Amino acid sequence: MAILDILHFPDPRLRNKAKPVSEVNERVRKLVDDMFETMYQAPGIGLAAIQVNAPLRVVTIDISEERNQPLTLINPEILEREGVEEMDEGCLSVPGIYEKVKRADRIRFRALGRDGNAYERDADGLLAVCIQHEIDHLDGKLFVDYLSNLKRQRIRKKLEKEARQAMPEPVGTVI
Ligand code: K1U
Ligand code: ZN
Repeated sequence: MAILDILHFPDPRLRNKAKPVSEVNERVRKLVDDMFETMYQAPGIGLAAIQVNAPLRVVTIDISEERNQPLTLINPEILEREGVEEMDEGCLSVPGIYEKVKRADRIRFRALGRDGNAYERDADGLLAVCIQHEIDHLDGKLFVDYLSNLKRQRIRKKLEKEARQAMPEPVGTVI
């Protein structure tokens, strides 16, 4: 398995729309396994393939405290939404930022599992929020898009500054 690099906002690759998986083969299963390893190490409760620069409709989730309830969603679709809930959200592609976002608080969804079999499930609370957040990623949407332009620009500037500071100093020529 491998730890994958996570893209950070405002990287334009996060705006790509992910393509459906046509066949759950070894390559897709390896991506799923690498995504779980990356998500657990980050640590995060979810990860979408687009965040690791793999534009496929693949999501990994584990909201359990023990980190032992992995959930794989390939080609996920939301079938029903009910209610509204406002919850603090974070994002591994927008590190260090937590903001309130309103989403449906109960959903029914369909997806393929790691074994390629289709399943349907209901989800509520944090799981429902996390699934909606990850499916947004697959459509090139980020949770900061629900915030005001001003807030989003501030976050963009902060992360751009942090990325510049993390870059090594250029080596100067000494004459
Ligand atoms: O998609 C992502 O970037 C992952 C993101 C998922 C998410 C969090 C909160 C609400 C909606 C979606 C994260 O995992 S951010 C990190 C986080 O929330 C967390 C990390 C460790 C333990 C518990 C939570
Ligand atoms: Zn995210």
